[in-house]
Amino acid sequence: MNRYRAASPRAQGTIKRRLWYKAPASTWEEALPIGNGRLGGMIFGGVAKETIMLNEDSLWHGGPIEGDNAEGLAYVPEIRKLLREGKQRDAEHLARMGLTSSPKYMHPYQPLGVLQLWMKEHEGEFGGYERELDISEAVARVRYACGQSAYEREYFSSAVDGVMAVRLQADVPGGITAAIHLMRRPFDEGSAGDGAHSDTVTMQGQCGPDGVRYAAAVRAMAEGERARVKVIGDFLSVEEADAVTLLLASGTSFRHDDPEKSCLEQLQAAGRYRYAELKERHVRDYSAYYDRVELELRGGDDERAQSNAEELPTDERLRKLGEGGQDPGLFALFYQFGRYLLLSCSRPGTLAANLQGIWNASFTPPWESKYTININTQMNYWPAEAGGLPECHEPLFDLVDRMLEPGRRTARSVYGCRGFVAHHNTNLWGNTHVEGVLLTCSIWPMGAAWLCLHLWDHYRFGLDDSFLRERAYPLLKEASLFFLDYMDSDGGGRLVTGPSLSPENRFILPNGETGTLCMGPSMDSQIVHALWSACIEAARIVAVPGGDGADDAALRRELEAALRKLPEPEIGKHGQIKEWLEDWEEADPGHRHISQLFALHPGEQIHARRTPELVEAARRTIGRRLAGGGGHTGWSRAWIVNFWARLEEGGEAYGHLRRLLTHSTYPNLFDAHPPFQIDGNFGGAAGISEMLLQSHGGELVLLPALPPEWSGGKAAGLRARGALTVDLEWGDGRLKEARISAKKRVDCRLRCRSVGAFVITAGDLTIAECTGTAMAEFQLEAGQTYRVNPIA
Ligand code: FUC
Repeated sequence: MNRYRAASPRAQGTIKRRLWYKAPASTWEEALPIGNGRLGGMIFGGVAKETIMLNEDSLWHGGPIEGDNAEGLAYVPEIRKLLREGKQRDAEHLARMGLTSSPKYMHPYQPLGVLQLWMKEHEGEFGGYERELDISEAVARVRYACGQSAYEREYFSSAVDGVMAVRLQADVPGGITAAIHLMRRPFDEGSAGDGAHSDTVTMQGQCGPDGVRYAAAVRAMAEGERARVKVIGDFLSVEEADAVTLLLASGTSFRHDDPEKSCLEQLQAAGRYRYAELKERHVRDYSAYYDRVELELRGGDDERAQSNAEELPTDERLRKLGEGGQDPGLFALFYQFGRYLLLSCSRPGTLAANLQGIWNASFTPPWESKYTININTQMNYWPAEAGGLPECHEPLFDLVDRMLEPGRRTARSVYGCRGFVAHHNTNLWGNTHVEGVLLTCSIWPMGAAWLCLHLWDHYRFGLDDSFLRERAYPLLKEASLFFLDYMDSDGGGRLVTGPSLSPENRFILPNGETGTLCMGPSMDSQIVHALWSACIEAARIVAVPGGDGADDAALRRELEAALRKLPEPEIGKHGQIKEWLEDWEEADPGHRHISQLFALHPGEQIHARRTPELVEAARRTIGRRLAGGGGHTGWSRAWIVNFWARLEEGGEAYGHLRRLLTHSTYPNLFDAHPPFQIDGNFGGAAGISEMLLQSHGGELVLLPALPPEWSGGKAAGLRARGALTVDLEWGDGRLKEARISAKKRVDCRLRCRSVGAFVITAGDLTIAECTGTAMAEFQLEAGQTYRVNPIA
């Protein structure tokens, strides 16, 4: 389990972090999420009636779709020709019919049901109410007093035992009498029953024609001399218990032939443990991941102000931040909450985090709560590697694996190409066809290519050669092959994609017409550049000297030649990075997508110091988008934070992060698109770590974008490309000490922005001395820790 555990000694003492509130949640955006990667709950914390909305990651409506429009094969050349001739309307008219799929849309991800608890004798006044989510342990709690008794509830979803546990406890013997019910999906779909057990109720059904069959079951285990459990109708009745543990299991036919049987088996297996053991097993499992990274942010020396802020309920902290207050600790909480969410919705063996992670309340959720792969799904995984959670990245790789066969089919039937391709959405089944009929987003063949870069980045962080050889390289190769076949000449010696688009913007042609489909939008060239570069590098690494790598060597040479023909990022008439091959005006200058800056983040063609003109153009690009009203969705704001971090502008990055929290974050710290969409949580968390440590472009940069508002702090266990783990400590805006540990022997080029000069030591040995503006170059030995200290 701890394959990726930090090699360096961790800072002592985990900081306990929690979200907490003084009242039950009245809306979804106040409820608290728990999850084991697969089975999720949103806890409202009601006193007389508790509601836990349930999700299971594989509960998607309907089955796989084979929607490819095979007529594409005939029409792609014609659409290309029309675009070249400037016949925009004709090209789009034809593309709408000739390329979009049938059926047009993918099915939604849907809720599992609701666990409801009616507490007897809980009417009337209650006091001492507190509701919390302890993200250091992944346990939610509710406390209150009612009548003569004090009550406490605990909730968690255990990855190690597969079930959700809810524990109710009263401080007077026999104080718990409750009716417990699993509310079924709408229209009373499926059936409910007692499953022929005296302490268990179940429900089951099928999620649409051809959809998965699902089941859920809840079992009550009561404690106390007078305690009784029985089934009345489709309720569990718990009477006069001192305490009761409810265990909830779920499953679908995506993983199990007989979901109900699987639920009962899970309950039986978990039921062998006492509650305290279950909780101990859960906390031990969770904290082994969570504890890898610690983060403490301070503003100046005013520790009292910070600890006062920490004592406030989370919604009040957010409100005060919105009123202009300072609360560096809230950003650290937001960062760790991002890691908590990733651990709770994306664990090895579970499905990748969708637009809402796993937490979805609606049967018709926004954008079907799918995998939108023109940025949103990718953003979900931005914090995984640096945040010490590389295993949480694995469900995304499984998704790409599932996309391979459908993607090959789409490549072949729609484009007549080798390799695999996907467009801007995918689903449980990994479908890859052109999805939707809206031209501003649908015909965009870059989804698989971008996702494959995540496997490459996973390799760069961990340097696991067998992962590269067995999982990453084969996919990089297939995605690269597609573009070798698919790309077209621009007539001037360059290779371009098309028909494609710059997600999801439109341009204005010189004749005043607007359009969206084009040849060679900038983002496409940048993604292909990153993909082919990765594939070339991967081929080099996996090549066995003297082995039979002739095909790989030939492919590498072909890719190297093709790479030279890709359009580079170019500067347009406004001094901006051009969004399209031609320097067209944007129809929406404030568009939320800033796709032409892929090259800055997560791409690497634009570099803070190596490409000064492009850096200036990137700044202008962001400025123009913002002047036009950009950054208005949570994820767009989060991307902007990452851009500024890459430009090493701490003040700007902080300003936008602050806005993310004050304008695009709900009381439960969920990101607001609006509505709730989880990408902004992950993009924001990634932005925070990019502000503290960067490792792209062959450099390791310490505190690259530290804002004055976080003048002091500590980070431990951050990961960097090159199988490095980095601890940082700083004060007065300057690095005090960094500790870098290497898992392998690697070359390192190190910069340290906040100090005048620094020295690198290993034990008593001085390795290098360097000025703060220069780059230290040295070799790290496996297993060795290096200290970086400022020279006074
Ligand atoms: C893309 C974005 C939208 C939204 C959707 C799920 O289409 O442009 O803002 O995030 O995905």
